[in-house]
Amino acid sequence: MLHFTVWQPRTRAMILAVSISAAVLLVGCSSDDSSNTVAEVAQVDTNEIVIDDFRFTPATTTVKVGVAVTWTNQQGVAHTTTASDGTWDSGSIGTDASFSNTFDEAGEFSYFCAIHPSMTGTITVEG
Ligand SMILES: [Cu+2]
Repeated sequence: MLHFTVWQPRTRAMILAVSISAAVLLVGCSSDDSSNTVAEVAQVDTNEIVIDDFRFTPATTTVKVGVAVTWTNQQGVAHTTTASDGTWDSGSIGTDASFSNTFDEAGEFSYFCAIHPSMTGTITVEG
């Protein structure tokens, strides 16, 4: 008896679809996966940004949709956190004062300090 598999286009399409589904499932579960590296976890959970020395630290932050990001000014001069697209504008944040913005939409948001425009940062919001 001769066993012979013919790879019909339909079969290949099914296998491709299953492979894509598996990949999507893996990506979807990655945030709950305890095998995540420390770097990945820190990136997703960072929502506190320090303003000091004419810098936003960290300058790039990644959060999930619905998470609030808080900026705290630890410098002796006032700063702002102002979205480039106008989504939010803290106004002047004095020394030791804070400002929070909750991100309800996924996307990449660049921002700057309206008093010192060379101060810039980016918030990436993941759906
Ligand atoms: Cu500033």
